[in-house]
Amino acid sequence: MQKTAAADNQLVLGTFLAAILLFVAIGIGYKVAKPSNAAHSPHTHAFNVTAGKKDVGQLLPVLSVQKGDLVVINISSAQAGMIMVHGFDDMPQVDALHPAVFQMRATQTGRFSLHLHTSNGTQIDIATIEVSPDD
Ligand SMILES: [Cu+2]
Repeated sequence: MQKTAAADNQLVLGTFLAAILLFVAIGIGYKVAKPSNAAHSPHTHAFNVTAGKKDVGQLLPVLSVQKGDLVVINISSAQAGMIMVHGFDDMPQVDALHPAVFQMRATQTGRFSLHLHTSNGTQIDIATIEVSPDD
């Protein structure tokens, strides 16, 4: 009888300790997963651009975001082709009747060329995506 009660107590204590360990582990996991820099919380930037011939002296648009942000770009184009930012897998098709939506998570800082590879083999620069550090 006494032995069973002691065994029950051990089981309760063991379960209690396991629960505490689980909470500690979740707490540590949360701290690790949370971005250390609280200065900038990532958000979504939406842009609208048009692919096409630029006037002389007309600069490409610069789409400025911060590292960690989600970049959503709506692109219209008179010419058909594939939208591309090298290093990113999202390569939507575009044509005069169907605007494209390009999405990328800005995981690296730097300047990235958003361009169109037309179906007749030429490349048209659309915009520069500028990703600055998140602090
Ligand atoms: Cu390309």
